[in-house]
Amino acid sequence: MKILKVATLGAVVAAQFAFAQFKQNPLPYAYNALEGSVDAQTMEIHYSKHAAAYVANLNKAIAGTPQEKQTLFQILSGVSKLTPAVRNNAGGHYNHELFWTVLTPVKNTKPSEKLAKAITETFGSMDAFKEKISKAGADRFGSGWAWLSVDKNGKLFVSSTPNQDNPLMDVVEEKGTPILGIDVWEHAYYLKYQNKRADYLTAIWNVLNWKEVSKRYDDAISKK
Ligand code: MN3
Repeated sequence: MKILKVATLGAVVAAQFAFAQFKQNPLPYAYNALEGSVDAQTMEIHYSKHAAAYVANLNKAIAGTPQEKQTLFQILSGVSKLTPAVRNNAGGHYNHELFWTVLTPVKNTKPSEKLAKAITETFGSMDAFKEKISKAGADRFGSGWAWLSVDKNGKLFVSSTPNQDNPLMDVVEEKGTPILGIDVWEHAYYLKYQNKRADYLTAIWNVLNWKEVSKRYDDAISKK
C-alpha cells in the first residue's frame, strides 16, 4: 500500500513537470570520496553546476519538440538533424551520467576476465590500452572526451570526441557503444591540476570503476 502511494505521488510530481523529461541520477559517492585523484570542490561544481546545467538546458531545448518523447539514445543517434543546443546538452547529460559511474572510491577494482582478455587482444596489454586512451585525452585540443567503446562488430576501440559529442552520435566518425569515458574539459580537473591534464589522466586510474566498465562491456556485446 505504501509503495502504491509513493508511485501515485511520483506520477503526480512527474505530471507537474511533464517537460522535465531528463534528470540527473544521484552521484553514487560523496563529493570528497575521490580525493587524491579528484578533489571535492571540483566534484561538487562538476556535478551540481556543470552537469546539472546540461540536463536543465536539454529539457529546455527539447520542450515542445518530438524529442520530448524520445529516449536519450534516440536523440543522440539522430542528433545530426537537431539543434546545436540539443546536441551539446544531450551529449553533456549522457556523458556525465556515464562518467560518474565509471569512477569509484573502491580501491583496486579489476576488469572482468572477458574484458581484460579483449583489452589485451585489441591493444596488446593493459598498459598499452591505458597509454592509448590517455594519449587520446591529452591530444584532444580544447574540450572533449576520451572513450573506450564497443563497435558494431563487438570490437573495442579508443577514440576522442570534441565538446560533448560521443560515439553514440550519428555525427561522429567512430561510432559505437561507450563503456568508459574520461572527461578532459578543464572543469573536470583545473582546480587541482591546472594546466597538467596528463597528471589528471594518470590519477584517474586510481579511482576507475572496472566493475562498472566490465558490466557495460557485457551489456554492449550482448546486444551485438
Ligand atoms: Mn564535465
